Amino acid sequence: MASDLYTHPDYYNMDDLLTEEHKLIRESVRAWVKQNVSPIIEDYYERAAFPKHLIKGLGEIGAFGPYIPQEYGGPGLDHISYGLIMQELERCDSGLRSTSSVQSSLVMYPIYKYGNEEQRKKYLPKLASGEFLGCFGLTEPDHGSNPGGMLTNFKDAGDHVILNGAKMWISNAPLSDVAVVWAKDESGRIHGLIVEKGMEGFSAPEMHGKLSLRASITGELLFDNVKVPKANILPNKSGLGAPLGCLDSARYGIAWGALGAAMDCYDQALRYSKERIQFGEPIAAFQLTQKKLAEMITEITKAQLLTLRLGQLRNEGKATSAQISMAKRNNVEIALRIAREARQILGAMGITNEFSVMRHMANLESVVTYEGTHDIHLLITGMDITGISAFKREI
Ligand code: TGC
Ligand code: FAD
Repeated sequence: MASDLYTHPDYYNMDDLLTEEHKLIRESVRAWVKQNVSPIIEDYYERAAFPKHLIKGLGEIGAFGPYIPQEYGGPGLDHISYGLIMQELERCDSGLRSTSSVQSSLVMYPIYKYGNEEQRKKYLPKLASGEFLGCFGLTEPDHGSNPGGMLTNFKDAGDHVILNGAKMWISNAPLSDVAVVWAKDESGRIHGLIVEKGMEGFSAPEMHGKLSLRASITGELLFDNVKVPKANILPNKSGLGAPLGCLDSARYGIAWGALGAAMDCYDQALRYSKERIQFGEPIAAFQLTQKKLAEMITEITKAQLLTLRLGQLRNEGKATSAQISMAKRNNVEIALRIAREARQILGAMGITNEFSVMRHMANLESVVTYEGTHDIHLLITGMDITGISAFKREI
């Protein structure tokens, strides 16, 4: 990869709306990424490997559970800081952000929100520091967009339960020390269980062949009569709303993260267009190039405004699930479009690993699908404004 020259676009002086602390957090994460990740990411991506040696460093920069209070080992930051961290990580690679958002929003968040004090004290400090890595098992082979239909289940057996079933497409599964797993009890109600690596009957094989998000490891979670102590069941919330509440937090982070990928693509395309000479002129001089760049910065600026406002609402505890869906959907969509346009501006160079644009584009094809697909988020908006759910149709 060529040297990392990234500076973020700020067409509407959005930085004026951030605090000094926000800017300091962003700059320190950016510096860490430039020093530790940018030089190696292409290599790991091509080898389809996750740079495990970065896990401790992610903990040190506060990328695991940014808003988890200090008493549980987290940095106790606000939601805008969380967003800025996700933006800087995904500016480099969506897989890097995935690791951080799964650990923060899908593992630490449910333990913090739905767990008891003992569970919080036992797991959160280790997850915050990166001593433990976690994953989140909701999706199943036959239940992706419709997690409420899940088959994974557990039965009461005294001081423990017996867990059976299978999860698929689980980020970080093969590397994880703990998995927050969603399963139905005997009455069909969904609960979260903390399943630990090494429990008998539990395995997490890696899935291969991904052409997207290659620097992130994805796997299955298989449960064959796993004895899970009742003490590992999250007691404070059950029902489908429990995992969906975690998704709100993760989708919020993705809205910031995808914008980071978009800004990186724009930054590279703008710089290249001023340097690349064709027909005796920089290609930035051609109207068609300017149209592409002008449309990119317009979409980025709109998304920056949307995202920061969402961060303010989240800080005030007022952001609705539907507002988060709109931002996730919009920002991933514009990021994908910007990555495609940036690749065109780079010409043949755009398909090489000299630039991160093609990698972003391939990564975003996962991001547009996970955490609720593009169309599912559209339907969430539709349901919110009409009051009618289009998910379930009588056949
Ligand atoms: P529905 O009947 O609408 O809702 C069931 C209950 O849940 C409540 N609820 C929510 N609660 C909190 N947050 C939300 N976002 C919520 N959305 C709904 C709802 O109020 C209801 O509560 P109650 O008390 O009345 O029971 O459920 P539905 O079955 O119709 O499904 C709705 C739908 C389709 C929107 C939902 O299932 C959905 O979002 N599907 C998408 C699945 C998804 O996003 N999976 C993500 C898996 S994790 C992942 O992808 C990680 S990638 C990580 C990475 O690497 O970064
Ligand atoms: P499906 O649900 O089968 O959808 C296929 C198509 O049908 C989509 O276009 C969808 O929009 C459309 N569709 C479905 N229902 C409707 C409807 N009612 N109306 C209109 N269109 C509809 N899951 C986890 O639990 N944990 C993880 O850590 C995790 N990590 C992931 C990492 C990667 C790299 C990927 C690719 C996925 C990951 N997932 C994870 C799974 C992800 O959340 C699902 O892939 C996603 O929710 C979609 O489910 P599906 O792939 O089964 O698609």
